[in-house]
Amino acid sequence: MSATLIRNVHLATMADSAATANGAGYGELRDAALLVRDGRIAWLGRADALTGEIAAGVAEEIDGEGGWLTPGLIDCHTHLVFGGDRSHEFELRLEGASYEEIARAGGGIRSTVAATRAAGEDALFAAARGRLARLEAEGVTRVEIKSGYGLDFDSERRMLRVARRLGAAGGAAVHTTYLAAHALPPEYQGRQDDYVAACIAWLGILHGEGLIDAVDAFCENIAFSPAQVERLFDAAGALGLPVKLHAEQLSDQGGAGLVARRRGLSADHLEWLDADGIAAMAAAGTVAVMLPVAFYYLRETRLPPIDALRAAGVAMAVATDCNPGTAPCTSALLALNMACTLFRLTPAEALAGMTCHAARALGVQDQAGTLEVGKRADLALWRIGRPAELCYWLGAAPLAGRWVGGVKMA
Ligand code: DI6
Ligand code: FE
Repeated sequence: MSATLIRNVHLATMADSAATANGAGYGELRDAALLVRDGRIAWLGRADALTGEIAAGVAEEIDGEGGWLTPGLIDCHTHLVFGGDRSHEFELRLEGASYEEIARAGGGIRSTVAATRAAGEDALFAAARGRLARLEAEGVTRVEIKSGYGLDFDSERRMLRVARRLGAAGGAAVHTTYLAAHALPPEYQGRQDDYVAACIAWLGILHGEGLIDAVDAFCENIAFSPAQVERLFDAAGALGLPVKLHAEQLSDQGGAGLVARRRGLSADHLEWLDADGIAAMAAAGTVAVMLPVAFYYLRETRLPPIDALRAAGVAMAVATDCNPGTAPCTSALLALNMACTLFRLTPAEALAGMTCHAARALGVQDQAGTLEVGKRADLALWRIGRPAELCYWLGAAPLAGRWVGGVKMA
């Protein structure tokens, strides 16, 4: 029965934002305290309401020094495990080559596939561990990690195992997503449907090994068609696995409607999302995951339809999309900033997007994403005077403390 009391803090509970798809507040509670017992939030409230009875058995007291306590940040869309890097393609793009041109010429995702296939499990783990440590240093306590740079059975399995090992290391909770349908591997050139069939066969085996929490695909004219995604999602549904989709990133394929009709967790990217897709997402409660770093990196000009999503009551999450091609980013706070500067989210919406709505995008809104009694004590303590500072400073390193399941991290 270990209990920790964090006092002399202000709380941004994010509970008002969680209550509606796009409530605008931080759920502020000033001059507050929060009690953690057995890994969960046991009590929170105004400091002057804290009684000896509530605090009975407290083994440790933390002085928050007047900072702000928020739910631990949740990065609900990453490709954190990969081999190599793509700084050379960054140079090519600066010289004018487009992302699609590089992909069609065999670069892009495929060059990361070659590097990932060549890397051993320990090397992949070490590289990803370093990237995850940087997210953790900015308050992240939960992260989703996709496969999708292996594109053969052994390499997809290796990526998922590395993701599981990262979770077992305990610095952050990890959700694994199977994204074998990310790109067509060279050995299947001209045989796209055969590759989708292989993805489906591997899915059953890897799920049987306990490696998969959700299924994703890249629905795009340079990747997989809606019909192919439907086949994959049929297989996921038969296994009882939730689905999500890279949808409408580079063109409108109707992917958001497709994943919403399956009651999917999220549709991600969405720069080309249309009114039908928005209506389908609103009806299904599918979360819109905003990835402003990829938008920035690709120097896109077409914004996701933020106002229409907001008007329709679609919950918006924000994530880094950390990947070597379109978002080589291990800064959660930079993603928050870009959600505001590029996508015009309010700072409260952006923070909700990396807490309560990100929890919903991972299907764990009952356990995480807000400061509420009974939720897991995944917490971030910040040296800031106002919550909006999390979106405002660049490079400030404001984190003062982090707890994962009630355990204080170094
Ligand atoms: N969309 C993205 O932005 C990433 N994957 C995807 O489907 C990019 C992956 C890469 O370029 O390596
Ligand atoms: Fe992605």
